[in-house]
Amino acid sequence: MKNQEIAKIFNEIARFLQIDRVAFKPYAYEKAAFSLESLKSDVSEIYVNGGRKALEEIPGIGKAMSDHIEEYLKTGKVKIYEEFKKKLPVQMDELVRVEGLGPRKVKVLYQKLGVKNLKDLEKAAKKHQITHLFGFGETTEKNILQGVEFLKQNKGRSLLQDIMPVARGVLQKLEGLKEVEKASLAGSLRRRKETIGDVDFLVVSKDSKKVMDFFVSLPGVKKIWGKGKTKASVHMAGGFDMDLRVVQAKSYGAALQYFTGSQDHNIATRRIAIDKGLKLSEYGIFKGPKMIAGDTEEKIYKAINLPYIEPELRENNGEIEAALQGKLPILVQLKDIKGDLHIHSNWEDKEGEKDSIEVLVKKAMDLGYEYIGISDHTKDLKVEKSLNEKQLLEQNKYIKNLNSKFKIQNLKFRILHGCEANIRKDGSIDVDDEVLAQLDYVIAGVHSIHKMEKKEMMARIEKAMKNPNVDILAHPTGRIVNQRDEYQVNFDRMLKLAKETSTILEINSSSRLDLRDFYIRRAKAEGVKMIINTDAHQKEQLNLMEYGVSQARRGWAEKSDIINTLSVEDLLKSLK
Ligand code: DGT
Ligand code: CA
Ligand code: CA
Repeated sequence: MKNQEIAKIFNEIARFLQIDRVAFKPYAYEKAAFSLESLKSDVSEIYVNGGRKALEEIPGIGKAMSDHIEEYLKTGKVKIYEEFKKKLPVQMDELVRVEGLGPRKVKVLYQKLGVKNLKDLEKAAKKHQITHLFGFGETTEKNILQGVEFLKQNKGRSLLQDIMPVARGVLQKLEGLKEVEKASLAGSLRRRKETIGDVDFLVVSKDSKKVMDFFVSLPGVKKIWGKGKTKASVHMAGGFDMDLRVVQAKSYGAALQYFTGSQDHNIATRRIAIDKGLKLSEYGIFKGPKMIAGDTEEKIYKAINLPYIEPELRENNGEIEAALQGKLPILVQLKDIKGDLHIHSNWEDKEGEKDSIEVLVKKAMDLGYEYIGISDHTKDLKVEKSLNEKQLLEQNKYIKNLNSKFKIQNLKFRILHGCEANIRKDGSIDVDDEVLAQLDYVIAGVHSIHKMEKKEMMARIEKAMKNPNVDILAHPTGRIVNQRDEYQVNFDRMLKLAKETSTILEINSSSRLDLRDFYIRRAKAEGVKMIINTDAHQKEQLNLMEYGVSQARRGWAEKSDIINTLSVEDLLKSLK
């Protein structure tokens, strides 16, 4: 789709604008990019059908952005982007993925050392040319090398939340074809792994040729790797591949089970089939030449005496054993979630990009929530207009006022007031306890000095968890998918402390996806409670909740493990 191509350009323009510290504008481009990425329909179709006016009606797209979109659709180019690129001909998107490298540093690296891409960057760092640059230093150089190494290891895998909207758009189109009886996502996307190698679709159709032709001519297809009667594979403008399989209705369940994977799970289920004298393949389950099941996944599992196993569990990590013993977890679902406690408002706004509490509340109500929590950043964090004690108390008053308005109107909705405070290097919190005690809850997190020895880091976190006002530990290990490794943690120790101090561990739905699935599973096993938050910085990001939920599901979490499935009264009781 053109959507992705234009979104990519908008994100790039935003980065170029950040170099000159232009206020507001970068955000407008990022917002437009985000909106295009999550748009279900093709922007070129919108334009063809509704012209300029229709473009301007897309949420997040104003006049200026419509100009750019129109320009791109007509000429295949956006002029200001071309100008930026001429001045700074670097692989910006690639370079800024290196932890600690922003657009401004990228510019310096290009001007002083001619660094254009990751390869150049690695070379320069290895030759210690970066240490001497103004504003860099030895630590930065070391961090850059580590960052490059990390990226190289994770190469080629896209973030689930970046790919899912695109994949859903394609799925919808496939479902819209009259030749298609059924269609589904498969592979790691259906298992909702945090990163995706390629996108897999499965379709039932009697006219596979039509479906294939349609698939390989989708907007956004850059290259066709292969196109046969039942299989096609393409490379997309977004930089990832998509596979399509067409099967017969009678084999749909078997094929879905096979192509959902994981491969290890498949091998295990096949082995069980063999032990029972059966053969399980992508076409069905067979006893001798006779097919005994195939059209649904439920029937496939049933034929080998297993209950249905949710896709998120299919990693051969004990789910087969649990299924055999009737001990599969009943996984938490998106609809169980009653509220979101990690949300940033325009009170901390520096760039004019954030939403008011009222707007966030409206969005939360639209999502069917019963409560939300406002948790702006506090004093130490300088990238935001963080709140000090006085401002927190003001905000507290403001929120109480809003709540009494809801009461008057008899709306069953509650705004909780919290904050996202910083755990300082010594483990103290950057806000006075007296003020923290007046809030409904306190989230605390590490936002600076990530590189510490494990012992030191754990002492730091321990002190914070032992603070009677700290209820929730935000993004407990500091990792960011495809971007940053976790800091040095002893997770067993963290779990023990969480139990001792009744601190809730956060599952962060943003691109952090921190906790990771295997940590969630360990927390659950230890009876440590968790909360799924979005860490939204704009109202649209409240929609990210589904990714935190699927992360929790991959960690075998049930409703009772997650405290924001509780009513507001019970939730407050479960905090310190
Ligand atoms: P990805 O794309 O790396 O994120 O991971 P998947 O799981 O989507 O892997 P992919 O796209 O290569 O294949 C989709 C599924 O098809 C995979 O999860 C299991 C099944 N599959 C593919 N190749 C094999 C195979 O050689 N043996 C078995 N048993 N299953 C396979
Ligand atoms: Ca795949
Ligand atoms: Ca594949």
